[in-house]
Amino acid sequence: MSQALIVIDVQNDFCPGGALAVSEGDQIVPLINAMMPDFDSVILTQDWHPVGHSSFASSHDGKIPFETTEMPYGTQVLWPDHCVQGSPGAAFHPDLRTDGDLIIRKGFRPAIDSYSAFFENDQTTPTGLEGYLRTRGIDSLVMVGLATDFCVHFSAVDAARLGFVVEVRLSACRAIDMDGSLDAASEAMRNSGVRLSLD
Ligand code: VGL
Ligand code: ZN
Repeated sequence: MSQALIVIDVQNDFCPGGALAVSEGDQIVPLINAMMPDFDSVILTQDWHPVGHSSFASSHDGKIPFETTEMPYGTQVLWPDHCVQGSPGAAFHPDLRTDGDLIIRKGFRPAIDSYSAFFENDQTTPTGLEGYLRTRGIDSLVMVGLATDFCVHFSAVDAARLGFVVEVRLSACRAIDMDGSLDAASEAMRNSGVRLSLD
């Protein structure tokens, strides 16, 4: 069995001081760096939105961040502008090791958000990560990063649905946790067969 570490969105905008800061988001960086040598493959994801992306509240008249709107693919939380392509906020945390095998970018289509590293929020448009993992013979994944209740959650559920063995290492994740989203995400991951580990 070949195992990959999937490092989700450890970018400046999700760390303290960033546009969509996750509390203690930076504290996971040394833990993730220390995990990397234990894996056959290390893959990083990068939230990568164009200016004016449809997930930004600023793109919708009368909306403020953390409100929702209805998109053709369902309900979408509206975020502060974040992870704009090429901006300092979209860069990886400066202390994160980025010498992994693959960096996969997501959320680059203007009209659709992408929390999951596998499918965009319409749940059908693939990012290509599944094909990469399968052609490399990787069948087991450990996921870490930001945020537990959004991009880690949706990536883990999709991976389990695709048949990968999935563990989320919670000590190396941090959550946004709005309106009970962390509890709901934990429940959804468990129900999908994702192992949630605390060590
Ligand atoms: C994320 C909200 C918007 C995440 C990305 O990485 O969890 N959350 N874009
Ligand atoms: Zn985003």
